[in-house]
Amino acid sequence: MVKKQDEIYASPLNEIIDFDFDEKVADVFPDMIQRSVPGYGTMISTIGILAAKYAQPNSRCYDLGCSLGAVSLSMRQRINQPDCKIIAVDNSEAMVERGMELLASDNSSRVPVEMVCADIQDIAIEDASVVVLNFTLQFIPLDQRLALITRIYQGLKPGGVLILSEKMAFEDQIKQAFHTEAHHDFKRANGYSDLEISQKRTALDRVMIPESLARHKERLRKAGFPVSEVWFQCFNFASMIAIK
Ligand code: GEK
Repeated sequence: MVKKQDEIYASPLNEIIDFDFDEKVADVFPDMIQRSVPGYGTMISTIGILAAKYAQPNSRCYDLGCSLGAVSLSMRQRINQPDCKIIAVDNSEAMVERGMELLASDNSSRVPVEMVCADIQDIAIEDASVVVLNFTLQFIPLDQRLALITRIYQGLKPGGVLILSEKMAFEDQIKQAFHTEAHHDFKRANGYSDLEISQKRTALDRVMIPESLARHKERLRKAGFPVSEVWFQCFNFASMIAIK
């Protein structure tokens, strides 16, 4: 696949509207997420390894907020269980349309993947052994997050896992400043200008709400998960695993 460069916020904008996963974003998404999220590639490939470890025969693996399906492709390449199916869900039509094309050109088709355009709040989660929310929960309104995580817990089989990756917030102001600056340095090192960084930040301000690790852990516990653990972190981007 030819990766188109993200230049969405490169020129000064008169008005910065709230970030939306529209065609323009879908078009440059692989470049945007790789240059913006430290450790993204490592997280994607490692989620495949974790999915292979926890996928159960006769079960479903969910990729919720799948964008172009990077997590689904990684899981599909690794999982080796009979009658295991991947369900990838995103509510952006532009993402699902392109994601389906990418899936169709992938021939590591040991495990079937069904990609659907829907709100993850509306779909049934059943017979699951692996559920992945890779940088998606942060876009769900705060007051709806516990209900979603609880439904995921209830839809998991015993021994099943939720993999939850999020941009993190830090209660300690010094830590918050360190991680924010280090993340901006990462973006600058990947070719983003200060203007791009600041305009994107404004666009995301009202639609993406990061929380602290303590908040995530407390919610996971409230939803029923007895164990949760951070398995990856680079600056303010972390991934947790919660085991039922
Ligand atoms: C990856 N997981 O490449 N229902 C369905 N999809 C949603 C909803 C919702 N309620 N809210 C947001 N989304 C991917 C990256 S991106 C993260 C995930 C980022 C979708 C939204 O359309 C977008 O595609 C995705 O969640 C978040 O591993 O861009 O920072």
